[in-house]
Amino acid sequence: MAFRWNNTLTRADATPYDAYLNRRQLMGGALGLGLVGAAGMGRAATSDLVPNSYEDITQYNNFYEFGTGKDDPARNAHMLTTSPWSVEIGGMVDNPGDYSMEQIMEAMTIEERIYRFRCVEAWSMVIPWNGFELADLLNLAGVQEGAKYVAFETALRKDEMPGTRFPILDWPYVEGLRLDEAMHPLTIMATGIYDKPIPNQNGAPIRLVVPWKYGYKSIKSIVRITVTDQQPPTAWNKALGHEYGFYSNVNPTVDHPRWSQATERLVGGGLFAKRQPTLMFNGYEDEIASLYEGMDLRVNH
Ligand SMILES: Nc1nc2c(c(=O)[nH]1)N[C@H]1C(S)=C(S)[C@@H](COP(=O)(O)O)O[C@H]1N2
Ligand SMILES: [Mo]
Repeated sequence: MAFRWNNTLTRADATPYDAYLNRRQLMGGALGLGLVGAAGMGRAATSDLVPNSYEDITQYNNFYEFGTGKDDPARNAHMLTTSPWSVEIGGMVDNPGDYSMEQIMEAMTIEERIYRFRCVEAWSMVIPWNGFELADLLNLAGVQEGAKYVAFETALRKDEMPGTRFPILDWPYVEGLRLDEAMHPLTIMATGIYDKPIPNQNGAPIRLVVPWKYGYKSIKSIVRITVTDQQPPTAWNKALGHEYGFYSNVNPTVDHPRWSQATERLVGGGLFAKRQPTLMFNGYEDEIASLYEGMDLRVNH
C-alpha cells in the first residue's frame, strides 16, 4: 500500500496483492459477483486513496437534523442517544422485525472500505469507513421475489435533534435505492470511521454509504429499512425535485441547475488548493456503469 494512516491491519493487508489479483481474475468468470469477489471490489476501487484527517471527516458535516451549518452536527449531535438502537427491517422480507445493533454487529463481518465521498455541493473527502455490505443485512432479512427497491429512514426525535424543529426538510429524512444498487458489493452500512465507532455527527450508530452517488443518498442514523416494489420517496427529491432526482449518481457532465459538477474541492486541501476534476460515478465507473446501461443519465439524474 502506498500509504499508512494508522497501525491497524485490515483484511486487505493480509492478502498479498498478487494473490488478490489472481483471485480476482478467477472470480471474473462464473463467480463474478460472489462474496469473495465482492470483498475485493471495494478494495480494487479504493486502495490508492489517501484518507482525509479524522478532524476533517468529523468536523465538516451535513446532518440537517442538527443544524444546517457545517459545524453544527459536530456541536449538536452529542444529544442523540445511540444506545439502545435498533433497525426495523420490513416490507417484502422473510424475516421482518426489529434488529438490535448488538444482533447486527454479531451477524455481520466488519471490514474497512476507503471510499471517495462527493457531496452534491461540490466538496469531497476520502473516508476510511468500517462497515459491512448492505447485501449481507438484506440477505439476513431475506429479500422476497418481486422486490425492486429499498427505502431507508432516519430517526426523528425532536427533543434530541434541534434541526427537526424547523421545516427545512419533510422529516424524517428518507432515502431509497433500486434493489440492484442496494445489493451491489460497493454499497455498505457504515458503523465506524478510522476503526472507531462512527461519531454521531457522521450518522451513528449505523448509516448508509453509496460511494458512486452524491452524499445525500448516504442517509444517516437509520431506524427503518423497507424492501418494496415501489420507488421510494427521497428527502431532497421531495424538497427540490427538479434539482435532486432519485438516482443522484455523481456525474461531471450533468450540472446542478445552479452550479457546475465538473470539479470539486477536496476538504482539507488548503485555501489555495486547486479544484480537482470530478470523476464519472465518483471514480467507480468500472464497477457501476453496467447498472445504468441504456439509461439517459440526464433524465434519470
Ligand atoms: N439523516 C440525514 N442523513 C444525511 C444528511 C442529513 O442531513 N440527514 N445529509 C446528507 C448529505 S447532504 C451528505 S453530503 C452526507 C454527509 O456525510 P458526512 O457528514 O458523514 O460527511 O450525509 C448525508 N446524509
Ligand atoms: Mo451533501
